[in-house]
Amino acid sequence: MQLTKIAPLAGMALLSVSLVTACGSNDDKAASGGSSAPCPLVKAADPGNSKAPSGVPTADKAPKLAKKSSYTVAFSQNASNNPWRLAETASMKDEAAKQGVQLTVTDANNQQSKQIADIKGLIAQKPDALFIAPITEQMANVVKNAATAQIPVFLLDRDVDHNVAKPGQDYVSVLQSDFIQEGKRAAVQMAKATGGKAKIIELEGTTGASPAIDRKKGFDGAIKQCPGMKIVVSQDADFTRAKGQSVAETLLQSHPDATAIYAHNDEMALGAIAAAKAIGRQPGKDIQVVSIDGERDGLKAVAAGDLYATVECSPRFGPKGFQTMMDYAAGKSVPTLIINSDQLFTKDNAAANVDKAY
Ligand code: GYE
Repeated sequence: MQLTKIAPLAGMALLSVSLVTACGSNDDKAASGGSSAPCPLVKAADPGNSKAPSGVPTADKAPKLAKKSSYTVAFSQNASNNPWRLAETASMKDEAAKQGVQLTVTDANNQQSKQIADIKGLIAQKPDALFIAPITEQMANVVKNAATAQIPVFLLDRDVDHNVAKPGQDYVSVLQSDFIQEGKRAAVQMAKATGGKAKIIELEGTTGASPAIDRKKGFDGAIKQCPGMKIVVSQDADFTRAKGQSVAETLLQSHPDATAIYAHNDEMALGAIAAAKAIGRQPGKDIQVVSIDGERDGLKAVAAGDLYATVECSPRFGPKGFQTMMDYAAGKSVPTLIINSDQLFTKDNAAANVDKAY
């Protein structure tokens, strides 16, 4: 603290190090990132949803879908290992039933090789259309296989590598939340939770999954405005509660000075909360946790004060997914990117939303 007051701005690196060491205040210095500059995010309003993306091309070159009285459709789900995935599958099944669509669902069990095999098997069945929730961006190749087989693909909740599979050509469109914006919104909540000073453990979603890439980008980019907020370690915990817990257990031990945890989804945050409690840390008091999704257990954790906030990421893709498919079949122009609107859950509204959550 004192150091930053007395140190002139330039050329003080060496002196700073020796002074800090002499004062024994290395931790303070690191916690404040070497600066006492205020964090503008602390008082910032929730940035909310991003503006609708402009200039999004329409899907003109993707395989066509003939208008029919009833459709046979397949859905390759990437896993069923958390409430978010279960809610998404339920939403797809409910809407298919409402629309009289015959829906086949496969579950890749969170394994890329299984998802590739699943999709190849579904392509062989020649469905009218194929919904895919890709595990990682690397599912782009098998998405192309569907296009080659003249099956229109709609991506749900995660994107694929655009260098390999071209939007509007190899697939019709991707429906998802704006993950970079989610990361920014989480960063603002983290700044509020910590007063803009934090040593953060980041629990990342599955490596190579577009929400993991973009939630990191959005959060890390936003906290750059706050010299006192630093990611001390960032590791993949695969979007699951069990890995969130085991990875947090290890990282809380190797970084005992960490004061906050940013988890890319609620399940990992809930695992991390359990890990923190197990070593006598009190979430909401001596360690602040922020995450994304808004599942029922997440909202309960917010209401209980264990989780500071969670940025909603809706899994309910059924109505919009099938509407997009029907629009496409009707020859309407369909954008290659369709972004959901999401709310923010804090202690002010979490309890009131528990019953509506999944
Ligand atoms: O946040 C997570 C799930 O792809 C947006 O994946 C989705 C994420 C969601 O496993 O809980």
